Amino acid sequence: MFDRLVHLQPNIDRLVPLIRGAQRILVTMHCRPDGDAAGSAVAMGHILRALGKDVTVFNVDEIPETFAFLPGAELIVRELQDYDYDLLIVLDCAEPSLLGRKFPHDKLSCPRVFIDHHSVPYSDCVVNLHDSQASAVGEILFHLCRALDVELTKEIAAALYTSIITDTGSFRYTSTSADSMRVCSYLIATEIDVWDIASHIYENVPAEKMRLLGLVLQTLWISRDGRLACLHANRQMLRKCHCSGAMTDGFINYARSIHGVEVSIFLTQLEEDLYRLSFRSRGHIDVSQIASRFGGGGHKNAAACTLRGSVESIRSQVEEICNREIFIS
Ligand SMILES: [Mn+2]
Repeated sequence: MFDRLVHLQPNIDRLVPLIRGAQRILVTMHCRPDGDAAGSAVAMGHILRALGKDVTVFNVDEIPETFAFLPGAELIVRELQDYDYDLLIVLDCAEPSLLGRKFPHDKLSCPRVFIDHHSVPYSDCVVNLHDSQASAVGEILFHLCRALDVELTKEIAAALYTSIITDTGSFRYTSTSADSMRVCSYLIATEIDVWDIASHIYENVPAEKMRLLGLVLQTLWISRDGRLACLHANRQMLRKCHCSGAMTDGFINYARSIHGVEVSIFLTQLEEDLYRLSFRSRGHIDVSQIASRFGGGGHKNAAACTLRGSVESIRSQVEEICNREIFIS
């Protein structure tokens, strides 16, 4: 009944005994967690606690306020008391650097498991539960939850649903599949309140963020051929609106939503001449190719990297790569 289960099953079969055999389990996900990272981490925490495990869910960054409503989100910690675990489970992380500069890679020596849906699978791990066609890590965790015989509670369902609706853009992106919908039908059958979840995520914008959006939209730059659009937020704007860099989440979609735009870029200033670049595309264009040229990663329609330089110089570097390698098809 689930098309993707054939693909996932061998690694699920490897992972189930590993989880059963471990007692102290550390769960983590990419830094600056989005809905999939936060939702899948919260769900994984519940699933492992249901099995009687000692679970620590850890992220170097704070969980955005938007996802704080999920029961279990309050258990996510930003500091580790010790580094003695039987298993480390990494969720929704395209490459190790996305765990954040402060992630204690060197101090953790336990076996690692990766559960992910980005395009490049890991090799440095004991199990890589990977499906690049899964809409979200939450979709993969639904199957893992069943394989572990853990009851699909409302708490788990709400977290998985959050992960899927955010990573599919509320079922708009091409990653939305019959399988994602089948999984969601099981989640909704637990009687989670879908409107309550959607309004927490989409209709709960802090006034500061809306004011920041006003400033950011004024930075709109569009290339001459209209295929590339860029927005940015510098530290001055963030200060003026009392916002953190994480508050710019989602702004990139305004650039992509413009008629004719195929690739959008969002620049967030980290230091004087250091920016975090996010890329989004629509249709066939693979922005992970652009990000990887600058040492970053991601998947076809969403990728990221960091780069030194001014807004103008970064924009023209990206424009050059797009014209030379990306827009030729
Ligand atoms: Mn994801």
